[in-house]
Amino acid sequence: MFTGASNLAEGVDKTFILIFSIAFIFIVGITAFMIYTVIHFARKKGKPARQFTGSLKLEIIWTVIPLIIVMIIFHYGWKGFSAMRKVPADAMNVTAVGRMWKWEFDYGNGMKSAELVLPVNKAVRVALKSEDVNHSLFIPAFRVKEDVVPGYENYLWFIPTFVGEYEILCSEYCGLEHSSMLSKARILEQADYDKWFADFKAVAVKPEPSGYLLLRNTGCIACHSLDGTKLVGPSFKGLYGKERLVTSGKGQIKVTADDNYIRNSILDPDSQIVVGFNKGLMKSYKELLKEDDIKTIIEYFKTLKEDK
Ligand SMILES: [Cu+2]
Repeated sequence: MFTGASNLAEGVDKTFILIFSIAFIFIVGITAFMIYTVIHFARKKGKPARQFTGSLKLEIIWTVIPLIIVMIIFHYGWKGFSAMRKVPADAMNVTAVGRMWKWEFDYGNGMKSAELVLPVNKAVRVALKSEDVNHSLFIPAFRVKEDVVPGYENYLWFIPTFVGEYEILCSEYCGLEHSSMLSKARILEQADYDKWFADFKAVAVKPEPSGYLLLRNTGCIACHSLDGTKLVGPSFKGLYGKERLVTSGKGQIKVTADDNYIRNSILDPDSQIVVGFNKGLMKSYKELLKEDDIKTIIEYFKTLKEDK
């Protein structure tokens, strides 16, 4: 009856089915009672209306019955919820990092994976961190969902109970590409997991170029893609050294995207807007990026060639 793929699924499903059943009984009962009263108490000729004032018996019935119902819902809800907050001491640790618009799973020591790979039947505590805005890690098959909030460390835990592949979503609207902030949880047999982990460890994750980290941590790539996709602002791909048409104080002019142009676009974005994009969407990054940072970013741009 309970088809979730984690130890927490039964508690969630029981509560859901309970609330759903109560709601179903009430909607059928209320609708039937409504239809009955509409027909039975319709105004008829020669039948004077009767007035009623107060009924202690009725008051007690419709106070006590709902109280019992909500206490039953509370009981099951609390049982399911408290299990979700008690992490077993032997749980393994993974950190899920949310950023616009990708999940990253950090296994420690620089080992970062785009997918959450875990052994079956072993408890895992997933620490939740955001590097930009609010996200929410949602793995429907495991019946777990928790907010990922910048500046606040949240967590969730579970024991995956079936081998397989499961969807991971972001369920807190986090901007333009929110709906594509997807990943997979891959649950493997312990032996397969050990093999995966050994291979994963062997391919030492190479550090990302510092220019990229600057762009990511400053939030630039939320609006400027690195792969040519048109977002709020122009893509950084193939930008360096290219001619572009911009709207400036003097009308439309052609400029070359050299060091000066890039520096100026970071410090005073509205002074030259690439034709096809809008003014007033980007603030100056004067406070956030130092001269050295800008130089690093320019060097990184030089590596972002347009593929021929
Ligand atoms: Cu998100």
